[in-house]
Amino acid sequence: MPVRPFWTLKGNLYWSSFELLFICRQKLNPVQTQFHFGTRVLDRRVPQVMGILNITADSFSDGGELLDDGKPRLDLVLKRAESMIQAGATILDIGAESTRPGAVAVPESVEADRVLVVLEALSSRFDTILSVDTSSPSLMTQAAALGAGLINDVRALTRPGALQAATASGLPVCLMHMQGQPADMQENPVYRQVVDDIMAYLSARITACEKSGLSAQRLILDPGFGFGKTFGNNLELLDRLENFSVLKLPLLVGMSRKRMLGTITGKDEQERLAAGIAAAVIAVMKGAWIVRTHDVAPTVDALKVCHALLQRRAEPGKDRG
Ligand code: 9MG
Repeated sequence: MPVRPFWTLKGNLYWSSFELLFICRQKLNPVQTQFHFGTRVLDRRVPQVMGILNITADSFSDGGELLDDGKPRLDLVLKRAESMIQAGATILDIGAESTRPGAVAVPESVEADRVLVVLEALSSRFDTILSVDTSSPSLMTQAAALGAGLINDVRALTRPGALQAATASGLPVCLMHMQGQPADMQENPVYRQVVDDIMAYLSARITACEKSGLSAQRLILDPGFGFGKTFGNNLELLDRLENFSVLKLPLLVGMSRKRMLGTITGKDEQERLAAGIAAAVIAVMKGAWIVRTHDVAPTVDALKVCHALLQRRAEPGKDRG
């Protein structure tokens, strides 16, 4: 038996130096187990599902479904929201700007009208976290006043005034990476090294947030699958998703029904459910916390399987006997 200092004794066993290092790091820098979304809280140890509510005319798999003559169909929106909540979505993401490749920008006033009416209707009926998918500073401010719990910005607060509006809102923010803009982002995306470049971009956005007074504790990161990325870039991102853990912030991913899944399976948008679940499971096993999806019920079940395994790893021995 190797000779070790007395303070490494653990009953009649020994702590390895690796275990000691881990314990010290945990004590100095404990992992937060709760994440605050305004008045609501979610457990960081449990994978979470964000249901997509697209109030858009041309989103790639559900465009126009919730609109009638350019106005939100509140009856349909409420029905869809209720079924997503019943299926286990803990966050609903409301968006009125299509960000599909090639999408044409929607005027900010149209975007705000559509999102705010839906937000108001949902926040008065459901006790769930409502995320606003927007890059518009004025919509961020108005949404916060109406009870939004999260700002989901695919432009990572780079629009003029967005950083200030998000900071003042007091809300948490999901910072997503995108190269280019939806209208042209798939034309010729170029990276030096895709994972490193995206991590560097997100690190710079974290620094910008902190300088503006938006604490990193309010941030969620998203590598932005499909946003200015080739098929190879997307696969590499998924394969190396665990690298993002060095940034020490919660991760959100969205691959539901996206083109990368069509490239792999050869299937249309409506037939990519199994592929989407596989991608979600891989992402969660590699450290993602929130999965953004159109298909809440099957994703919730799949992530319960991930959770069982991750919990077993975190608390070995608990499930024995
Ligand atoms: C709005 N939107 C569309 N796809 C998305 C993704 O992958 N992540 C986030 N955060 N938002 C998205």
